Amino acid sequence: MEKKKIQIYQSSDIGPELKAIAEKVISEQRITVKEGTYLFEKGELGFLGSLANYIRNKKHGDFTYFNRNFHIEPTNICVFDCKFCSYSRLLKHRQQGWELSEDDILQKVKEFDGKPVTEVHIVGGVHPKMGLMYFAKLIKKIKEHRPELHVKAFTAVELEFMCRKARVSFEEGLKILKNHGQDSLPGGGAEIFDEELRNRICKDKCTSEQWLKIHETAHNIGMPSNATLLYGHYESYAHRIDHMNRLRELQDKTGGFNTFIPLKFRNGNNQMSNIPEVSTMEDLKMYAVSRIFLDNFNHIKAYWPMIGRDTSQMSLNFGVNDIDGTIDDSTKIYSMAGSEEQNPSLSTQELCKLIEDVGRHPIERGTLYNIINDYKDYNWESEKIYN
Ligand code: V47
Ligand code: SF4
Repeated sequence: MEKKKIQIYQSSDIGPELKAIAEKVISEQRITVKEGTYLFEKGELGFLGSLANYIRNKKHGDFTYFNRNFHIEPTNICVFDCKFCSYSRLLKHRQQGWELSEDDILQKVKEFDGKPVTEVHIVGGVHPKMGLMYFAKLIKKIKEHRPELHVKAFTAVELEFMCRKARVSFEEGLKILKNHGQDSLPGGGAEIFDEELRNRICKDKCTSEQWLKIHETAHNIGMPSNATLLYGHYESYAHRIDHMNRLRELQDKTGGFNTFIPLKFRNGNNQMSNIPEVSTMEDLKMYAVSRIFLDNFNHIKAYWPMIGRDTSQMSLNFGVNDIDGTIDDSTKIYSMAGSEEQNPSLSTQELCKLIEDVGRHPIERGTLYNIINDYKDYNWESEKIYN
């Protein structure tokens, strides 16, 4: 520990405040909201990276997780009008959107028959006609077809709408979905919790309080979830820390969050296209500070279809220990917003190479971070591995 401390101090000429924060981190004390904001404002990237990497290595060593998943986006018709969204089509423009039928969705699941995927991630627009019981029955059919597939589905935004329309409480709605086979919740829809800013970029969808309540309720009935933060638009560093602080407080209560995923705002084809995208340095800073601040989150995920392969590789030295899944070109959310990856798909071998090329150790995980396969020095020739 002594040796690490020296390395962190030598990485840049830092003042007493940053030194005090580093001391706290090294001795596993929680940093305050004020210190978190200070890190964003005054911490140089090298310093933040050393500190975040120190925590990452202590928690996970070189292990870098990914999973084999695919996405289903049932519709991009949405009753809401988030200013940053490039993907949705309002009901009045429904001819430009898509609406998959139950058969289409089941067909998509069947396309993965015989392939060793472990998770399906189902999210989409908030369609007024696709309600709670429609989705509950759909999940049941997916599970009947493939019982071992982990169903991670519906953001809190979709869930709030479904429960409201079905006139059930969040607990009743989530229990219905759980009883039909839904295993966990993805982290989307969190955006930014600051009420004023949320009102500016996505005023008509679920509130921050509702988002947090839905995740708390899910955790309490045994459904884990993820959490996200949309950064790089109008927010200040204090807004980012406030958002992460609300998550940290909920995690103290329930322990139900698996992973935190910072999502970089992409400015293609949406109502906020006038905002320039932040730099790669800012992305790395975001990862590093989230690793340092969120001491009760085990995992920090970089979503590679969004930030591209190069930044994903760099992020592994800035606190990130998970780079999501193979996803098989099955999501449109980011390609429509102009991300680097227009057809996001990587084979398992390519994903492992990406991790190994930066000196890390690829581990295939299940949704709940159970180890499925250790791919260190894997002999790809010896076995025909399917994507
Ligand atoms: O909530 C929409 C974001 C989210 C844009 O839990 C945008 O494992 C950037 O949450 N620029 C949905 N972001 C996706 C999501 C997610 C993705 C991967 C893994 C997991 C997980 C969750 O996408 C939305 C919103 O924050 N988003 N438009 C945009 N222009
Ligand atoms: Fe609808 Fe989600 Fe897009 Fe908002 S981000 S408009 S809720 S699809």
